[in-house]
Amino acid sequence: MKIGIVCYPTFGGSGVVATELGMALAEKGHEVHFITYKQPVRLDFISNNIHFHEVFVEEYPLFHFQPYELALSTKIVEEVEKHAIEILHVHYAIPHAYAAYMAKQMLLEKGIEIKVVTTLHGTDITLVGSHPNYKAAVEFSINNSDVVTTVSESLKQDTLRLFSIRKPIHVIYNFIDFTKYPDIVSPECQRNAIANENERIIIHISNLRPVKRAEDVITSFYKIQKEIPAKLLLVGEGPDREKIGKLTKELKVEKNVLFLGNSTEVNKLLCYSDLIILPSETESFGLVALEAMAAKTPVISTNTGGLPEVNIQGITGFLSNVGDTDEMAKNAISILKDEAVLKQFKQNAFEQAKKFSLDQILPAYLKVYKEVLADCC
Ligand code: GMT
Repeated sequence: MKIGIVCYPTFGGSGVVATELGMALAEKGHEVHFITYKQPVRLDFISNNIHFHEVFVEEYPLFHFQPYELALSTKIVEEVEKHAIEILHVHYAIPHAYAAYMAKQMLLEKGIEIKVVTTLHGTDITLVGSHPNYKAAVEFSINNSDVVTTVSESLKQDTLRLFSIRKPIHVIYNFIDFTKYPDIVSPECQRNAIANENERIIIHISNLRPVKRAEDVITSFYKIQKEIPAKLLLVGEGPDREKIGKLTKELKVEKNVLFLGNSTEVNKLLCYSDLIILPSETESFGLVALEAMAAKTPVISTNTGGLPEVNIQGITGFLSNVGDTDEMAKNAISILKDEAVLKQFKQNAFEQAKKFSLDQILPAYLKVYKEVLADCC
């Protein structure tokens, strides 16, 4: 099949999923065309089947806002015509599903039919998409996609609650490519470069936006390290970086907190880690929790959104109400204080991650593609 993938090329989860999916499809022999404004950060040109088409938006003094949707839909039309792309798989509704709809209409005028698959990822529904400024356009573009998928059952229910949807929604969970998470501890994983022998290593990975509640990571860590010697790795960049930097100083834990910035190799950082903290306000799935579990890292998370579909209470970690850092710290300590308990949680996390392996999930997307194409001719 010839598949166009439209996504955000940055560090967000939707871009990561889209990129990993495209690379996996190319590995299986499909021709994959990424159409976005920058080369996706996790994109590896591992095969001749992967192509990247840059959407370029020229500055013009009249434009206060650059018309990205226009440039994107124009680029989609151009590449579909050039490469005979059959399916356009857009990740994150805003503005991709809308641009895909416009491209589809323009192509129809040229006698070309393209099928649009829209995958909803989370904030495109829960935080941004349902805002009155966007709601009508998001609802329209979901209803006019040929197929709609969500990354969790929880996000499907949120979509049905917040919008008037006339289409069936397929839940296809996010996945993990285990070839990037070796079962054995990698020789590169030098724990002692990060922490002393007696210290546990805790990690948080996010884009440090308010929805991630990174202050709760610092507060939980402050409570944990009073009882258990530990280091905290903070991976990612974002608007709350300064605020949490200040909090580490106020709580006098700055010596034990390492700010590592953005990373394209979270699998390598996770190999050091004994525990991940994900205290998000809302999370449709929590891809980073899955990535952590694939690297045998138990999860302390909130119980919102799709997190309970990924992190299993008392088995792979613990889930608490948003903001309950006392309970998060208590649960973290209960895992970290005993070597045997930690070992068991690590193994459970790994077993749970296997349910979301690429081999299990990729066939679901392929089925959707085949069905939508069969419908067309
Ligand atoms: O929240 C992020 O870090 C980015 C965001 C995105 O859309 O890029 O992530 C959303 O999509 C991920 C991949 O499907 C999910 O794992 C995240 O849970 C979801 N984020 C939220 O719902 C807040």
